[in-house]
Parts: sequence; structure tokens; C-alpha cells
Amino acid sequence: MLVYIGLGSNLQNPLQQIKTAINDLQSLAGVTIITVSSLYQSPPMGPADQPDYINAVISLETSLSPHQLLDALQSVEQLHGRERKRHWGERTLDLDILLYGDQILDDERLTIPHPGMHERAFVLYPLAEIAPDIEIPGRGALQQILPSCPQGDLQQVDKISL
Ligand code: ROI
Repeated sequence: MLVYIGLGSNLQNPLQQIKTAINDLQSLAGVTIITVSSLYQSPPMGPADQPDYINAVISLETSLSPHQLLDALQSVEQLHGRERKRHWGERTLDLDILLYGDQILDDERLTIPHPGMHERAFVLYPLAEIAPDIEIPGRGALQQILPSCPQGDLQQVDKISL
């Protein structure tokens, strides 16, 4: 299945967190990274008294089910010393399943497509860079959604290669 993952960090050298997270994901059994967006910097959505975030979106091919993939992503977050300090607060690494093929899923652990993605510039613009023609199941074409989500202070900071 082709899957899109959102990565975010605003603690402990966020650029490095995102780059090493991509390597960690590539090492997971049953996961092959396909495409990596540029890295982007943006002010926090939520409480403003926290550092700016670095975000990226990647696509990967996986044989894992959505819940197996979620377990694997959470193991990588733990590797990066993730601790949840407060709701919508700072984090060393956040890995979100944005899209899992064209599947729609909603249970107590997982909502796919990611419920906030269609209104987050730091998700939509990196996604548009690597998948300009994609559809968000239940929401429509990415190109139709982008104009209603201003880019704001989102800045491209770094290109990385695999
Ligand atoms: N804000 C930005 N800019 N980027 C994020 O990845 C991010 N992640 C979050 C909250 C706290 C909602 N704010 C964010 O989880």
C-alpha cells in the first residue's frame, strides 16, 4: 500500500530529528520509503510559547496494516525520546499517518485520512510537493483544498536526498 506520513519536530535539534527519523523509518521491516519532501519551518499551531516546528511529508510503500504501521511509527517516536508534555505542545518527534492508499478508517486508535490535515499548511504544502495530483478521500482533490489553506509563515528550509 502507498502511504503518506507527516513528520514534525520542535525540540532537540528538529532538523536532525526529522532526518534521522527518515532513516529510522527506512529501517523498519515491511517499509520502503518512496519520496521525501523538502523540510519546512513554521510557527506552532496551538500554544505560541513553544519553538517553531520543522515538518516534512514522505511517501512509503508498506506491507503493514494501518495498525501495524501505527505501532511501528510509535516505536520510532519512542526511539526519539517522545514524551507528551501537554496537549498541542512541543514534541521531539511526531509521526502521523496522513493517507493509507485511498482507505478511510476511523476507530479508537486511528483516523485516516488524518483529521486535521486538510487545514494544516505544514502538511498540505509538503504533500503537494511530492503528490500534487493526490485526492484526500472524503475531502477532494488536494489542488482544490490548497487555495483555502494559506501558506502563511511556512518556509522551505532544506532539501534532502535519500
Ligand atoms: N504546529 C506546526 N507548525 N507543526 C506541527 O507539526 C505541529 N504539530 C502539532 C501542533 C502542536 C498541533 N502544532 C504544530 O501537533
